[in-house]
Amino acid sequence: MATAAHTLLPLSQLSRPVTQWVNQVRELTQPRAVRWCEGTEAEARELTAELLKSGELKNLNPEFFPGCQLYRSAPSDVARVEHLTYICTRSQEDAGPNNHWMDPQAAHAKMRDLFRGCMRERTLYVIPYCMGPLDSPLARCGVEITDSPYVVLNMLIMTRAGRPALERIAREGGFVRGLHSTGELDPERRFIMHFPEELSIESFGSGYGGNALLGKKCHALRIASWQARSEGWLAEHMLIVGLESPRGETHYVACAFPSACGKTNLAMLIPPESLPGWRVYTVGDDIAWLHPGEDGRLWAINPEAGYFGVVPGTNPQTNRNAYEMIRRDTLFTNVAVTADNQPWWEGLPSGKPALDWQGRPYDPANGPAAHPNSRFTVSARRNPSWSPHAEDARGVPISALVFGGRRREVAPLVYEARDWRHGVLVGASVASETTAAAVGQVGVTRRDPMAMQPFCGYNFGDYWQHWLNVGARLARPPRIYHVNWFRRDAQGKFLWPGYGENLRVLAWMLERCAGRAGASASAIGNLPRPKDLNTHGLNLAPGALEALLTVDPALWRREVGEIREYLAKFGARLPAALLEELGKTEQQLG
Ligand code: OXD
Ligand code: MN
Repeated sequence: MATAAHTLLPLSQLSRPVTQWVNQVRELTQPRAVRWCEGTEAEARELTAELLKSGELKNLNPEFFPGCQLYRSAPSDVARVEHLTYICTRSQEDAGPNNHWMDPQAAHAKMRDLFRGCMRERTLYVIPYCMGPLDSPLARCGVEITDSPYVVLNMLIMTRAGRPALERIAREGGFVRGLHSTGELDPERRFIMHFPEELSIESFGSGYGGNALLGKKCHALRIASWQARSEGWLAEHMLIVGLESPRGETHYVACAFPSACGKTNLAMLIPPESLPGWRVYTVGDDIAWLHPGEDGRLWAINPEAGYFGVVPGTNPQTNRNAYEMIRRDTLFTNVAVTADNQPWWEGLPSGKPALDWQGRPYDPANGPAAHPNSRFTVSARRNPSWSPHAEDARGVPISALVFGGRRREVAPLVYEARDWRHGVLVGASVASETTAAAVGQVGVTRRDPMAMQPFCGYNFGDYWQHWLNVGARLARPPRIYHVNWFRRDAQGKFLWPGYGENLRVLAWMLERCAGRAGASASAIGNLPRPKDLNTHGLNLAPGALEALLTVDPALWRREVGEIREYLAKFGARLPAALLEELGKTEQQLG
């Protein structure tokens, strides 16, 4: 009886701290209405119908793409804006050289001015959400207030949103506050502010992806990384995948690659025919929360409930699971459409664009038909390879952690860190060529430690120390690897086929973890010898495998110098252990 009566309470009466905050925001932003999100399917359908009516969403061809809609963002609002993203801690040192910093009081004052009256003539939506399975002690909750119904639709897919999340907040008390308004979508009045000491986020002026779906990068990475440090766990930019070998053993691997470097493809990998007996299960494609377990292993949950994936390049060869998954009940953003109103993007094997991502008649002179950072938003349940353990409250145990970047040269296909301490250096040294996921020049190599450069909510020096501390608590730590699927030859051709064939590299790692595979020691770590990798059925160019597995001492001496220079930026906050590990590598390079 008590439960039934409780569930009948209006959402606005479930949690006093949430209601008080909503009231404060209402005073400030002056919306014409307030809507609390229940998180039901009926609610999502109703909201979709409203947006179709207003023209903000368009239905796609219902015969080939049932339940799919298209949203076109403002052309000046198509990616994360790292240069407008700030960490606002009392001390600038705590944000570190890896973040843009603003004094919290100054940032609040700036944002108050932007938010004042910004929702007049708009509806204010309250989205309570839970990052992670609702019954998991590892999950954490938040509330996003937004004036964008498109953001609401995305959050309903990407998180466990609505009444059950608010009930958990009412029980636990704490929650992350995320205030968002699209404002006028003016790039000159756009800021994404984080206040880790207050567990709050304020985002104004963008309606796109990570800038606006506050549960994702803002909460589950920047704020959560801060929370994780104080609570003894790790919030990471990692996919989580389960690999079942022909022996019937399943191992879970978590991999950190920079944005748009294939995390979604790896998470949904289809084993090649020449590797029979393997099965792959997706737990997550973008974010992992990793906790030391009582058994001395590292356990992971995926805080998200859906995928916000890059569309271009998705096809039956690169990612058949994703290709099938997005054929129904999917929200597309900034793709092109064909004459018969099917979504279209670069990399599709057939069809041709009639309208580009801005809705203009397609003209190749205007660039790609679909925006290079166009996205699909879809429930994880639609993924044919969705893991039966994705909802486990305690998470899944991790056997290996993998770092990687997009690099034409230097980094070999794969190497294994000597131990956890060296692995932290390997992660801290990740470098990658930039992609279209963020505004800025594409293809420039930059340091992206643990693929967290845009996402770590505090000083990287402290973050690496925290990694070392977590490792010290693990009696059975995962092994740590580095991969590079993107090595090229002198003519610029990729040396490794990638996609499903990457399983060969993962299989070697798992065999290493089981003590069954060989390797040869090098200055940078352990590499498979050509005979240690299963290349059966792969038609690699002559010499390609040797090139992929070579450590060029001259290039690496230069690399070590660059890593040292980069690490020096962190001054006194840099753990001495990383320099010691770098010293060992340098010494062995001779
Ligand atoms: C993402 C990103 O959207 O990393 O996942 O940019
Ligand atoms: Mn990402």
